Amino acid sequence: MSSYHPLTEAEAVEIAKSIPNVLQPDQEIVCREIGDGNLNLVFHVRQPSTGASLILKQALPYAKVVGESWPLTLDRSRIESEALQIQAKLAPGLVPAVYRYDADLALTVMEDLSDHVIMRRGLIEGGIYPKFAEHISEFMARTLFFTSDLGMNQQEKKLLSKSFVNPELCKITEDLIFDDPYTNSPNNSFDEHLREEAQALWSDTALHLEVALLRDKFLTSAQALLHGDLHTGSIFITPESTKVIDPEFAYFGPMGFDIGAVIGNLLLNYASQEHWSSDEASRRERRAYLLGTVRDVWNLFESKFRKIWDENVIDRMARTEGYQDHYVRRLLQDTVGFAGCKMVRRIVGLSHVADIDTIPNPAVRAKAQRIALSIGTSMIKQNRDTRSIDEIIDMADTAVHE
Ligand code: SR1
Ligand code: MG
Repeated sequence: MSSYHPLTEAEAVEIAKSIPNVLQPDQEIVCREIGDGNLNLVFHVRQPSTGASLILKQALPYAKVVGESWPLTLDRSRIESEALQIQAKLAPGLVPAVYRYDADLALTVMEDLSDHVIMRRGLIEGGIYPKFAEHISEFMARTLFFTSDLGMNQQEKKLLSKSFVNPELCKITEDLIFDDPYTNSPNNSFDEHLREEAQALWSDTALHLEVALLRDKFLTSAQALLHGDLHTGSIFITPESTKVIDPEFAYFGPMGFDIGAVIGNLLLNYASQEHWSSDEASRRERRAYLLGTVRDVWNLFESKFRKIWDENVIDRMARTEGYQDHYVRRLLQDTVGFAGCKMVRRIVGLSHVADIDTIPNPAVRAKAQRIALSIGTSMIKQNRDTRSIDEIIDMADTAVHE
């Protein structure tokens, strides 16, 4: 019989004590539940005398953001811990270490990263992360290439994909990103001042066609093992270090969905600078930094991915002249389309982002929201014509001056 129940802080301490070589069981241990995401409990367990600490992450059997009326599989905890272990092998140093996974409790015990900040918060506070593009492009190029048919034995990939069938979490994405924002869904949530813009999304058939094509890719293209929710809230960061967390949405899907998540969330922060930069000069500087990061993320991803491909590709047909160029161009186009979908859902759908939602002045918030919608919808509409990331940079630059 399963012993699953949501842990208390006292129980979290007892479990933490049983992890070898971290805490001294006879010295004071403090614990706080710090989960501020949409889905899980997160316990921070710390020993003040030694400074040693651990994170215990426990899945709840429902989506915390909505409540018990939205049941959600506990198996996502297994998916997360297995994905973290695969990512640790493929991209060492870029994910937290997993110390234990307990299937009965849907619990993962892992390295504490509280010397880092959540990147979304760091960006809101004006942080500069000079190594981020280097790190995240490395993470994506290696995890995506080596779990795809380009870099992994193709029979083993099919067998591995069985462990990452993730229907309930994929369904969240299918609904919240690729359906609800484009219809008058009860799941949607937006400021009343955006009603006209929301209604425009519901009736824009050219936009719907592009979203339907992207949705089809999300549903059917098992290109590689994705993180599946790679927004800036899933990244812990310092100027020196980047750690990707929370791969509970992992499944075999289209690579551009991960790259698009990173770029879309950088651009949401870019749109939010209407508020977070104090004057025009600092806004210009901050935006230049963010667009430079978008450019670096794609360009570094592309060069690393091509290099890994040249050195490691296992598929003879993938060495065909022109195939890599075609593949990378399609990847850029998918990235652009998915980034746009990620932006639109965070403005009119369920579950927004603090970058924009915490802007206190409604008029300034509305301006930031409109910029985000303008960039997001342009990216969706342009995705299949995109040839270079610079086209997106130029379009984002224009969107703030309209
Ligand atoms: C009901 S979950 C809402 C969102 O939180 C996660 O981070 C995913 O982005 C999901 O869409
Ligand atoms: Mg998450």
